[in-house]
Amino acid sequence: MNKVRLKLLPGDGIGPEVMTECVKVLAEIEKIHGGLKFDLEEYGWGCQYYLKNKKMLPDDGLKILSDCDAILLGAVGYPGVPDHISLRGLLLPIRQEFEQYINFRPVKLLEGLNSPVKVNSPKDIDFVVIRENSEGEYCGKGYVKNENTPDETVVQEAWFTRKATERVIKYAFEYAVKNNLGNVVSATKSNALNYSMVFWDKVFNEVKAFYGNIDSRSIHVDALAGFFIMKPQMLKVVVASNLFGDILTDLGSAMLGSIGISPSANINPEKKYPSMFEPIHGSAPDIAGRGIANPIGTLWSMVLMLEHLGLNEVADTLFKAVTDIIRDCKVRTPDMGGKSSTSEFVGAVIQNLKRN
Ligand code: GGG
Repeated sequence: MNKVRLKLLPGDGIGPEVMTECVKVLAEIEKIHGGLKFDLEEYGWGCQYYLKNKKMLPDDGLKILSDCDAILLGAVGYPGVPDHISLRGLLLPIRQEFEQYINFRPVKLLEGLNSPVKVNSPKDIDFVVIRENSEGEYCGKGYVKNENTPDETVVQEAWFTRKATERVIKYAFEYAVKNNLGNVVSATKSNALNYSMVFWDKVFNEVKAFYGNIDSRSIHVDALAGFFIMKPQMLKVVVASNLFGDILTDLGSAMLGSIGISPSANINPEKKYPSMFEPIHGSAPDIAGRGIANPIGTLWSMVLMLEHLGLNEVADTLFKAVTDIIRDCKVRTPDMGGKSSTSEFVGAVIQNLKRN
């Protein structure tokens, strides 16, 4: 018996309703792959928990989470709790404490998706963004001087260490080598950010010297945002700092037709700690409770999770079940121009799993 221990953090807004539906596919996978068992433990931490306890998770929350094979997260944030409290109180401590220093986000136009970007073939949008996930602009350091006076000054720090910068850039090149991808683009802004991004470029140039056969270059992030739209086919691997990667991948998801589609993997490559998988979308309070949220981002994140756990065959089966529904174009949630509910989409995926 291969037992997989998963900790579920449904979180806020659409997170719980999407999670409830999506984990149903795991029960179906257990039936198909005899000998595989998913042991699920769910925790109701997030904004509701914060309103009662003044913290997003209990004091021993990270210790509880550390004891599993992987974490699956829904969405974080809800009106009534400032966004910087909810993000800094749950998502970022998990990423940082568990050294999930790689945030892996594919931008892949699946057949059947309607991209707002003019492309000749879905293959024209097929690249990955590898985002630094442990520090940089999200290090959380800063201070305020002369608060509430005309001289009020706020300093938000961005810490870039050699260790973290080097490892994410190396990871991007190694990913390119392993997957036979011909280029790596670094998102920079060294014309304006004269400390952090000048350093980022220096490390990028040092690392790229070891990968002479891979075409690599630095592009200012503003110009790169334009390339995403104008020349996506030139991109294979993009490596970016925490903030730039976050922004670029929302753009990447919009290129697939909806922010609800894209997955992400927060990876601790050494597997010393559990990695965490989550759709890139937020909690969407405007549609929460209506059962119409797009489950593709979460289902695709589960595919990345299964791959990370070495269950490649199971991951392929689930990915095929999801992509067949997308290609078929009959079952779509409203964000993709359809009328289907979250539950109808996941139900169709389960029917596909039964058939295959
Ligand atoms: N799917 C998790 C979620 O709620 N993400 C919203 C968000 O703002 N994430 C910021 C980040 O990925 O750093």
